[in-house]
Formats: sequence, structure tokens, C-alpha cells
Amino acid sequence: RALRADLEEALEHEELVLHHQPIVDLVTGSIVSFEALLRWRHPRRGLLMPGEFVPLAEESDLILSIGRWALREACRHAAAWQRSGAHGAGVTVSVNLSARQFQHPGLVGEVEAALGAAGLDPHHLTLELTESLLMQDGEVTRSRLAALQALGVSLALDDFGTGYSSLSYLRRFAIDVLKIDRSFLDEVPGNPQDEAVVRAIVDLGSTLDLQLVAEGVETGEQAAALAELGCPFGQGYHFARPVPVEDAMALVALPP
Ligand code: G
Ligand code: G
Ligand code: MN
Ligand code: NA
Repeated sequence: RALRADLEEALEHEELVLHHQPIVDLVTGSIVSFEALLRWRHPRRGLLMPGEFVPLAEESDLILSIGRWALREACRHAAAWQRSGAHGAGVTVSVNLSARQFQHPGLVGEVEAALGAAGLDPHHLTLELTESLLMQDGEVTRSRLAALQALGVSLALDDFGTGYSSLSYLRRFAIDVLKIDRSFLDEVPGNPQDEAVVRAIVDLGSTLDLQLVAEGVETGEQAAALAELGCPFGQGYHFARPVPVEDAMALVALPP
């Protein structure tokens, strides 16, 4: 049986779940956000990662229904964190958007509906976009980004530095957060050139008043070096792997 046929039924069979990976303050170590990452509990193949099924979903409108579900689920989770106590209040959720979702004219209304259904303050939701997504039609892109920001949600540029003409996008579009791609951290600390590149991205971010998140932080040495280079936030296996929502809830219930 083809994976695509299974995927068409995955939502109604409640086989999709969101795992959450913490984004932490590199100075205090406290959790400021979680990135929601899709997982598919396939009845025969076991737990599948997004790389194994998101591209398939993106070939058709399936990504629209899956994306809509993920958005509503993530907002529900974030609303529960807000209610969980002193530390959970303020912890935001970041949701990845595919190009097809972003181009879908219903997106802004669906984001608003997901926030409303969950009772989530829009300031607690960040949408992660990629550079390739921003390469589409300029005017449509610009007005959709503006409409999302008018709702009060934040916009993050994912995998920053791996696409091209990154800088022109930053100038043209109102982005709130840069997520520095993990490929820049491979030799940080240790390689002066790589350190200089990270420092340049940090300076650019500060100049443009953007928040910065370093992705793929795998060691304590990397976390310390990033803090030293002025990067305020990090995400990666050094802090935690993506975990089920119950575990995320337990993390925010801990004292900071
Ligand atoms: O967890 P993992 O590293 O395998 O995730 C890889 C990629 O899968 C993410 O960078 C993201 O692009 C995509 N992805 C994960 N969750 C979602 C989701 O909820 N919606 C969309 N559209 N893409 C997702
Ligand atoms: O949205 P994006 O493609 O950036 O998703 C982040 C992906 O990176 C997730 O699939 C997550 O599982 C993966 N990831 C998160 N932390 C680390 C890390 O420390 N090292 C590596 N190699 N991958 C990570
Ligand atoms: Mn992401
Ligand atoms: Na990324």
C-alpha cells in the first residue's frame, strides 16, 4: 500500500502528532519558545519524521489540511502552557509553513481562527518561513506577511543563510526573527572565519532589530561561544530533542 494513500487517512485516524523542541535563552538557560515539529505515528512503519512524508504532502493540497491541523494543535498546546503557571506563561510556539500553505489565500483567516479557537494571544505564535518561499510573487508575499503581522503574530526566517539574496528579503519584508542555519555552527567555536560569519549575522540582526536564534546547538561549547558572539537564543540537541507535548508541558512547569 502506497504511503500517499496512508497519508490521506492519517489525519482522520489521528496518527499525526506534534513534537516540540525548546528554544532557550543562551544566558539564563530558560525556555522562551518551542518549535512544533510534525511526526507521523504510522500503524506499520513506526514513527516517521517530516522528511519522510512532508514532501509527499506538499505535492498536493494534503499539506493544506495537515498544515491547518498543525496550526490549530500548536495553538492549543501553547494556550495550555500559558495556563500552566509562572514559567509557562510567555512561552511561545513556532510553527513551520510550507510554500503552498503560505500561497493559499485562506491562510490569514485560518491563522486567526486557530488563535481564536485556542484562546491564544497572537503574540505567542511565530510562523517559520523559508527564503525560497519568499522568492515567490513579491506583492502577494508582501501583503500576506503584512496581514499576518497585523494579526499580531511574529514571522521567522528559517534556515537563514542557506538560500540566496537573503539580504534583499530582509530589506523588503518585515521579518521579526532570524533562525541561523545549523551549518554555520559546525566549526564554532574554533574556526575564526565561521565565528566571524556568525558575528556578522548577529550584527546584522541587531542592526535590523531582529531576534536571533541559532539552530542545531549540539554542545555546551557551542552554546557558550554563541552567547559570547552576542546571539541571544539557541535551539538544538544540547538543550533537548523534540519531545511529545506532555514532556514539553513538564519542562515549562519546572521553575525557570
Ligand atoms: O523534525 P525534522 O528535523 O525532521 O523537521 C524537518 C522539517 O520538516 C522542518 O524543518 C520543516 O521544514 C518540516 N516540518 C516539520 N513540521 C512541519 C509542519 O508542521 N508543517 C510544515 N509545513 N512543515 C513541517
Ligand atoms: O524547521 P527546520 O528544518 O529548521 O527544523 C529543524 C530540524 O532540525 C528538526 O527536524 C530537528 O529535528 C533538527 N534538529 C534540531 N536540533 C538539532 C541539532 O542539534 N542537530 C541537528 N543535526 N539537527 C537538529
Ligand atoms: Mn523550522
Ligand atoms: Na531551520
